[in-house]
Amino acid sequence: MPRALITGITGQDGLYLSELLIEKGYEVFGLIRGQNNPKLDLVKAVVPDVKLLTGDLSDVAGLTRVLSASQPDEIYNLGAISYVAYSWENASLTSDVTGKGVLNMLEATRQYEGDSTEKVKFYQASSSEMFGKVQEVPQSESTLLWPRSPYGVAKVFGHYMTINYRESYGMHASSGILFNHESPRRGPEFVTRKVTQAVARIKLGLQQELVLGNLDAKRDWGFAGDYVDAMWRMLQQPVADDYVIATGETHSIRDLLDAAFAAVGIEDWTPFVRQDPRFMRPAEVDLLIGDPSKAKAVLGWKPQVNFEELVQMMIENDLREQTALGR
Ligand code: NDP
Ligand code: GDR
Repeated sequence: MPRALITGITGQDGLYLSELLIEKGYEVFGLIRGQNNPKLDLVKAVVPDVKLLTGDLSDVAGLTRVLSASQPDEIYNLGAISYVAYSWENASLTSDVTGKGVLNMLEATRQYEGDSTEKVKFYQASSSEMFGKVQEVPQSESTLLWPRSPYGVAKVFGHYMTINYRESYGMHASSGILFNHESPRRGPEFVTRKVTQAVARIKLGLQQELVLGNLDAKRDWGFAGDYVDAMWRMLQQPVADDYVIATGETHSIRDLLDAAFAAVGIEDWTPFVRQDPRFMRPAEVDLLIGDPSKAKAVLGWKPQVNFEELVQMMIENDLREQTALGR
């Protein structure tokens, strides 16, 4: 039975990846932080077979202990402070966790691997935010990085550290440059879920208004369930490498509003939506669109859920959830 360790087990991707690996017959270990993590019950309910170990990405000694206890064949480093807007207010903390945390995991892995001839396979959750002020359209593995937020800068550090450990120590360390991926499990601070939750509440008469920032930014949005499959495929390759994972389509926040309101039968959303500078970012990433052709050719990966289906899935979930809450 192969063993996998996932950091970021309480997050959107951690849950989907755990389900996928358990289905494939893995013994799955998850890193959980804090003395009374509020998402512990959720993890236990969704993936009861995952074995949880306590640790924090900023504590390398603790990570070393977690690796000895779990003895993983594959490590998926998904843990991060992942909310871009928050990273301006907490730049130093974001650098420590999202950036230096990757180095801590790589170093703990290198020590755990020791002189063993069996390579431990390492996945780093890199991000399209690294492209920032894009230097090429669409963005591929070779596009110049130009991050626009403390989060993006921290991800660039983690990305290059992963490549450096691969080149310096021969580690099987791969980096997935994933574009935005969403689901009914997406945190409500991210724009897709903020919109689908609010639209469901507006439809049910529980909320009157949705307040947003920049409506013109464009993102390449896919479904998280499809994207965790790409992570697994990367670690099954004989040689580690970096891959862009994206749909190759881009949509603005306005398109998202069109699709979400249309899904509940509202054609004109302008009376319900207000813009507030509070939600504008000091530096915006205006356009992201990925070129996933390498992942298609090498990993045999392609997205299964398109933008309209994704929005529909999230709206249906939020209508159910908000109906239950409103009772
Ligand atoms: P989430 O924000 O849903 O989850 C982040 C996870 O990181 C949580 O489990 C959180 O735990 C954990 N974490 C935060 N701080 C620490 C810490 N100090 N030590 C250990 N764990 C910590 O993110 P997603 O699931 O959406 O994303 C997974 C990864 O992929 C992240 O690294 C993200 O940056 C990256 N990514 C995500 C994309 C997306 O569109 N979703 C696209 C590209 C990259 P806790 O619950 O305790 O806070
Ligand atoms: P992003 O996702 O920053 O791309 O990072 P987010 O959903 O937060 O923002 C997407 C775009 O929407 C605009 N926007 C708003 N965003 C939020 N959150 N709230 C609003 O009210 C709002 N109004 C407009 C933003 O300005 C932005 O342009 C996500 C995270 O999952 C990262 O961890 C990951 O690395 C990247 O995706 C790829």
